[in-house]
Amino acid sequence: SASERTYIMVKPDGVERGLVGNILTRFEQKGYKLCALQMMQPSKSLLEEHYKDLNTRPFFPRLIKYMSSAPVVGMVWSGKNAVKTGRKILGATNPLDSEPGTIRGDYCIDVSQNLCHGSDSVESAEREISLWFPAGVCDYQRRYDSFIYE
Ligand code: YYY
Ligand code: MG
Repeated sequence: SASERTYIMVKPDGVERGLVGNILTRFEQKGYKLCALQMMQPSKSLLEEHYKDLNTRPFFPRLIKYMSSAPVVGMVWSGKNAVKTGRKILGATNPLDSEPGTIRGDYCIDVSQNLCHGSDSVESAEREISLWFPAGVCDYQRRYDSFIYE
């Protein structure tokens, strides 16, 4: 439905490299609706909760260290198929496999510094949105939607 939501985050490398605007613009121009936006330097415990499904993987300590090394910019976008299409806009996890035209395909090389995060299912999106935005996000009607949805 048009109210499907996803959590997209520009990782420390994306913030350092000045790619926040570029990443945000791709979602904006596609037609998704921005519902929340925040910059913060996340604690290790927040990141461990965010990535808890990966906590037995060998790269986990390195991932937490990198993600907590500098500020990130988190956003919530809503719209039809936002989760799956959001992942397509980001590109494959490993930039070696990401197609040109995707964010990872266009701007990075190593999987450990792949610029951005996107929720992988509607359930994880809702979990991540409550985790990163415990006070809630904006819910509003956008008149522009009539030009995007039939
Ligand atoms: O959802 P996505 O970010 O595309 O991949 P995940 O499998 O959830 O892994 C999260 C994060 O971990 C990934 O974006 C980079 C990092 N990572 C890594 O550093 N090395 C790997 N071999 C796999 C993942
Ligand atoms: Mg993931």
